Amino acid sequence: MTVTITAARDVLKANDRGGYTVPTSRLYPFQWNWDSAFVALGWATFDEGRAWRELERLIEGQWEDGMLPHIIFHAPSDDYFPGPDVWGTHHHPATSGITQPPVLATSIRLLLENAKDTAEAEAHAAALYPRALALHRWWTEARDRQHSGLVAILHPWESGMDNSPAWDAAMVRVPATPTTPIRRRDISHVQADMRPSQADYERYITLVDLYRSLAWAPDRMWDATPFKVADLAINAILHRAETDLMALANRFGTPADHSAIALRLESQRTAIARLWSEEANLYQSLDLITGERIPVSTSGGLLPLFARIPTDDQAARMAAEIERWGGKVRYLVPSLSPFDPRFEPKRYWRGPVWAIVNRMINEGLSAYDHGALAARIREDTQTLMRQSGFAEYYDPTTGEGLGGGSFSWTAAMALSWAVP
Ligand code: 9WN
Repeated sequence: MTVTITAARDVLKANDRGGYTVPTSRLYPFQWNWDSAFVALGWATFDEGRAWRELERLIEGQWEDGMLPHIIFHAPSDDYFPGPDVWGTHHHPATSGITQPPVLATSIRLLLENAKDTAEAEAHAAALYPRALALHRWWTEARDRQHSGLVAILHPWESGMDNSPAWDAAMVRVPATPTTPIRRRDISHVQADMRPSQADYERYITLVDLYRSLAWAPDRMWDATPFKVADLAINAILHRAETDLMALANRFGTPADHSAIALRLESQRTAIARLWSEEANLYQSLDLITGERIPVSTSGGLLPLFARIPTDDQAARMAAEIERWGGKVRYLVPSLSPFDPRFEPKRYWRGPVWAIVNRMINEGLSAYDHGALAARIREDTQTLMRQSGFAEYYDPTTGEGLGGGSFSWTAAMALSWAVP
């Protein structure tokens, strides 16, 4: 398969629905939160105006309290379940009621700092900055209600790593008793064994039904939920985004913004540092219902590199751990340790390689001077794209492309890696 810059641009153009990009046609026919933040980086390599537009269409879905929903339903489609009626959020445009990893501030900063059209970029970034600030405030106020420095996800979909084995034990406590009938559309687009199971969907929808019955009020959701996890990856991504927000605040913010961000940075850093696992040589999430560490090694546990949390020694141990995984699979970085008995090379977040995660790990490893390993991860990702096209994810043992095809954030990573 030929993977060229033109082919990657063509994927974004084909998935453009008028200022926003769907992740892929049919399987995901709406605008997704963290997808769009990454996809903007791809657009920026050949159309800066369109890149800013992606973020501006995304924040059309932002709620008054700052929450940025994980899906914005700009236009109707029957191709996806659960649609706006199941969420019942009464927002215009229609949105889901939960969020996703907050890549927004990082994306704004990268677009701004790499812009050729600097005056235009300043104007867009200045307008987007207060929205990113509101989002970060929301995370702290709504999702760190005990002021621990760690934010919680209340639904596996919020992690963006939906069926990760890291959520298995916590999901057992979620009853599989949805009131909404489950009408899955995903398995008519993609093979069922590459997707979450039916039991996963029953629990996903049980949580949606519960939160809808609470009118999506953050305090009521927090108190009533059976699923509350300090997801390591989201905390690392938020911390990284907070440093990017600080850079934006230096240009567009007030001294009060500056102090609030500085306080959050400090408490996040200390709290995330405590999630280091001496045994696993990476970081792990915390179940806030049991108070226990979740002893599962996922690629998300490497994302503190992207947030510059580890010490040099910890980063070296993480690099050695990645190398160890690389001895067991052909392509790095599998989403679950291939030494874990639950490793499934084709099932979504239970083994496959994802280009966006590789991009973040690559960037972190480079910053810690593990250039050779960073380069291997980049080469592996590019080989996967060359051999199997811009797939949603890839089998780390065979390199097969899995899930949706002509996938926007995969193409965007190809572009942002090719044109720095
Ligand atoms: C639910 C769009 C999204 C990604 C997520 C990925 C998948 C959705 C689904 O697709 O999740 O949000 O229906 O499976 O897990 O990371 O944002 O690409």
